Amino acid sequence: MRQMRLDVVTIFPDYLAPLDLSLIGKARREGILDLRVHDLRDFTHDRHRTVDDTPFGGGAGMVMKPQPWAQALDHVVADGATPAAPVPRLIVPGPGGVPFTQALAHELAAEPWLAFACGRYEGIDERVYEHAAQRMPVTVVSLGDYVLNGGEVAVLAIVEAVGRLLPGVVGNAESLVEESHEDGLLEYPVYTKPAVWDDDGTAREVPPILLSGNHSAIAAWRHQQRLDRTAARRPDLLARAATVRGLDDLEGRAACAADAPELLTLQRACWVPEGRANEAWDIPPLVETLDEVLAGLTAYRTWVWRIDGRLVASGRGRRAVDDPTTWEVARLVVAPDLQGRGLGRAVMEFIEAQAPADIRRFWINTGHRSDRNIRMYKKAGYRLAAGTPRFEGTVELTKPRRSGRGREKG
Ligand code: JD8
Repeated sequence: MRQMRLDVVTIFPDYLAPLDLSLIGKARREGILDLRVHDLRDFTHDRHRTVDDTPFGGGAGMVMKPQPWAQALDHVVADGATPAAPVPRLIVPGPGGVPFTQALAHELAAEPWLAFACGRYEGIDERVYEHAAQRMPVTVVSLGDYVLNGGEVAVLAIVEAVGRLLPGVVGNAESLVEESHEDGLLEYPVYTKPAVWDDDGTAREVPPILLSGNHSAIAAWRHQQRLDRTAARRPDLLARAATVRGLDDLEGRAACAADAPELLTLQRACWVPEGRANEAWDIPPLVETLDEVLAGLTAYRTWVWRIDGRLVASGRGRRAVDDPTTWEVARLVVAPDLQGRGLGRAVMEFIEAQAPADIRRFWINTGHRSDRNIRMYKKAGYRLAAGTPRFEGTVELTKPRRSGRGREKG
């Protein structure tokens, strides 16, 4: 079970008490999350435990002093450093930060160690950001376009959004796949018993389709509900989602040598989170040379997809060397800004469909800690393969080919 360490520095430790509750509290008790809260005033040395002072250049309000912050952050780094994670990724909430999104939540969920600096007053002395950036990666993140009084509320939201993505935190991991913002669409309406609710004389019924037992019809109804709601409430999301809904919205073709430089770049971008999640930085997609990518275009049948000329997705397949009736599906890549829309699944299904008629099963592998990939592959019908995987630190999954599928010509 993968554990994530999180350190929060604040002048209001009690503000983080809600993280003792519910699924995050349970994940802490089960050791999935190792969350520690530090009081910034413990890193002051004057009788009044002073953390703020007047702003240079004048103006209203107070500014947080640099020394307590430097000592607090240095303490956190010294206290938590391990060979696997020598420094944390520091998140500093601020109204001027990069927007916090589901995509960023997934990115942070791949980190072994996060630290949070909760500012107050008019903000933190700018030199603290310089001090921290010399020691660890620093990201200023905004919860949204409104003004709060401090960073604690943002940390509550970010820790919950990131923590619930870790394996074992949300009981039914399946439910994580179909959520709002997971694929650019809002969620569908949900109902439970009674089927007819007498609301003070008003009989309110559950949509009959949901009582039909016809799961594909229910799935279609729910998807339409998601589209309608997104169009009504968040047309901005729909606009983006609408432009890239599937592979049909992209220009796809068999790859050629000219694609190799972009393929090299895209695979490196897509495998950084896998390298971080699996603490493995020597995996082929991260270390391959251009010549090795070119060689891969010969060893595998490879396809690429572009939008506005930009290579944004790719995948490849080949007969397994040790079993010609097995089709290896590999190197599924989707540009990070287009992830979360089901394109990865679509590329996988396309590569499967290119398998010759005599292929009987599909094979795919990924990092043993690449939880999101494993979840998607299992949702697509793959199951963990027995036996020792070919490559250390990976898991292999296979799926039988259902009859009548795939290309006729062998
Ligand atoms: C951190 C101090 C208050 C902000 C003077 C009001 C995030 N989406 C967000 N809105 N506001 C914050 C936020 C506000 C903070 C601090 C985050 C530390 N303040 C300051 C500048 C104007 N006061 C935020 N994430």
